[in-house]
Amino acid sequence: MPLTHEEKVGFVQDGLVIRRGFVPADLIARASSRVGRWFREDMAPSQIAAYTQRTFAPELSEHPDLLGLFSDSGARQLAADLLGDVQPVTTTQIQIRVPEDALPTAQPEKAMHVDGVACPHLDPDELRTFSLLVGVVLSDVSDPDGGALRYLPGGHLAMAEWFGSEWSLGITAQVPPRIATERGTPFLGAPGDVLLMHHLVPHSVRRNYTSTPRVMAYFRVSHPGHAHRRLEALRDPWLDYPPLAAVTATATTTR
Ligand SMILES: O=C(O)CCC(=O)C(=O)O
Ligand SMILES: [Fe+2]
Repeated sequence: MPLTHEEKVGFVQDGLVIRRGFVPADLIARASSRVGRWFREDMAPSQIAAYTQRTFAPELSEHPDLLGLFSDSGARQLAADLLGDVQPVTTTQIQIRVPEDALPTAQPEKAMHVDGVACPHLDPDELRTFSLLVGVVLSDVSDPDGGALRYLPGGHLAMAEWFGSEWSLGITAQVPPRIATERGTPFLGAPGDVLLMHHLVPHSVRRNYTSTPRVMAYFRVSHPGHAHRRLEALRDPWLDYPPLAAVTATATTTR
């Protein structure tokens, strides 16, 4: 089912849409069993920090059973409802928060950030930004202490303001101080739940104190024009979202 007007208004105001139980069970089962096997048989504990930085199960990043979570589930259509046109998505990022007890050394936490902006020096080509993050839950995430993704609803507007007024290329702070200290809302859910999150929504992730690995698959989706206007898109949160023009014109006052 396409995104409703209420969901679009929610996206404009909070930067998020959550669809519960959206991905069909057979797609979840296929992806989960691939990731589960990798976790049990192939994960190198010495590489946990590197996996956390980039992706777990890098061998599976382009596997059809992972890409299918986005392209065969209807999630791609939801992204297109927001962006109009979308660039093909060719990789999956798998992020696991490994139970703390199972680790020889702690898995690095991620402080509040937006993706793709860390450490850009003086060249906009170093930005690795995109338009929309699509996250698919692959494990039960019912405990906020289980390494849930934490996001700041509405933070996309504050970040655009900050990028426009205080930030410039070369600044290494990932978010302004008032956002860095926020704890964020934990994204709790069950396998098959989908999160659509505006690229500028700040988020963080902490350790997993439960005994269950927390597994998410993420897809980074771009409007086809994004790569040519990365800096502008940091400052104008709706540049990549032409279908939302009518909603952004009224949403801030009508909810
Ligand atoms: O582990 C997560 O759910 C989020 C990770 C993250 O924010 C990132 O890799 O940029
Ligand atoms: Fe991130």
